[in-house]
Amino acid sequence: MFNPEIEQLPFEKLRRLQNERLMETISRVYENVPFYKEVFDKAGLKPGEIKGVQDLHRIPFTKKSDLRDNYPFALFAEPMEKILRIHASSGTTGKPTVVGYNKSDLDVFDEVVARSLVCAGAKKGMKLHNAYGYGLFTGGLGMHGGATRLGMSVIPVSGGMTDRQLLLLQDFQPEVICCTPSYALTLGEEFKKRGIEIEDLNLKYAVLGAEPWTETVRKEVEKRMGVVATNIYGLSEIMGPGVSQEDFEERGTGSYVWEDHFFPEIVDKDTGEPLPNGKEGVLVFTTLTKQAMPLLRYWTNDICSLNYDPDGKRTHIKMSTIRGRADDMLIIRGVNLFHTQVEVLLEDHDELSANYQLIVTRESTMDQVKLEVEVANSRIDNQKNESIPDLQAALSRKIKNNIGLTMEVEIKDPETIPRSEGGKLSRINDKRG
Ligand code: DLL
Repeated sequence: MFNPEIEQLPFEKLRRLQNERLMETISRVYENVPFYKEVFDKAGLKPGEIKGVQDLHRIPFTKKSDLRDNYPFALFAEPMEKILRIHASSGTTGKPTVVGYNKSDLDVFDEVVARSLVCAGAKKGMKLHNAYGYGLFTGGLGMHGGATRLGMSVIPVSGGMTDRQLLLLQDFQPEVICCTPSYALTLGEEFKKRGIEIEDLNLKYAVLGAEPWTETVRKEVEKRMGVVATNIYGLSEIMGPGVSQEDFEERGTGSYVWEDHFFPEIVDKDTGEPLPNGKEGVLVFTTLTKQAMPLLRYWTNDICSLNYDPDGKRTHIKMSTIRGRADDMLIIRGVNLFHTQVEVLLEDHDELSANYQLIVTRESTMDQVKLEVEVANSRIDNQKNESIPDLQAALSRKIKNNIGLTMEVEIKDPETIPRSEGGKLSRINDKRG
């Protein structure tokens, strides 16, 4: 553990720390950010009335649109001369969302990423092949800082240029790789194509995140790369990577949220009402130590649940894997659908690869969704072509039984479906215009 005292802090002490930090954060934003002063004043709320996290529900949510409305720097709680770094997320439409960090924030960023790396299995002295993009995206620089703090040797390769990645992975022999899960699939596939064996590499751990993924992808990445793969979650508005991390010995039980810095809540996606542990809803975060740009009750739009794990190594709460973003949820003929629900159904099909996409179309007024998935390379040679229609029908039935949706399935030849070229990959191809 990187910081056992904090990572194993007993619940009551953790709560006390969170409450103290919350009250400090609230006075900081009330005094320094006109947007938040207005939020409090409009709600008829005095900062002193919030005595702890139990009172958070009285504060209105902060949404992505609030960041856009305050573009670029109006949410900063510190003067520009204190801001040491600025990141921005591309955003599909309009202006990017901008975030700023002061010295203390960058210090916390390094700390939570160092904790996450240890939680993922990494150790001081190991080499980290960092294939998250460097630049305005927080992935590259965020992982870099944390790995340096831990005392790893960082290889700042960034995303893309797959040939270069393969060369460095073989020649530099890093023990740890971090990238998006979809890019890990791309790399794993290239190993196979070029006859690079797991034994030619020294990889032990993969730290994957920045997009939703499931056990189907984990299985494939672990097999192809010879690694133990864990989930890292985060978003630039709250910090970047390292808001939560799955432990390499507790895979499949959720990711520890570093609760001494980020307070999570789950709320109903329609009413905004707080939901109890175990219930799925929208994840909302309040930063507890951010100084340059603290956010109160930030609506992430990510769908998951929270749970304490009495058998876990740490006392911090765990979040489940993200099912998807609320705005990426498809509604097909009245049925709600996240692409991860289809992805998990591919897990037991060794004859298929984890490369798939959902194609959404509209015929007159009816929305249709079709699953395109590639046959696995290794199985194409001995696969009898006649069995493909059977497999398509079987998969279609499985989807109907599990999700309740009639979906056409097309099993495609290898290398016909888009892959990650280094960063995040969209699994949905929406052709509805
Ligand atoms: O993706 C930060 C990051 C970098 C996380 C590297 C992990 C590793 P943004 O570009 O601001 O920041 O995108 C944040 O990506 O709200 C989620 O929708 C999604 N996301 C991030 N991590 C995960 C994950 C970075 N592990 C948005 N599982 C978030 C599912 C994730 N979705």
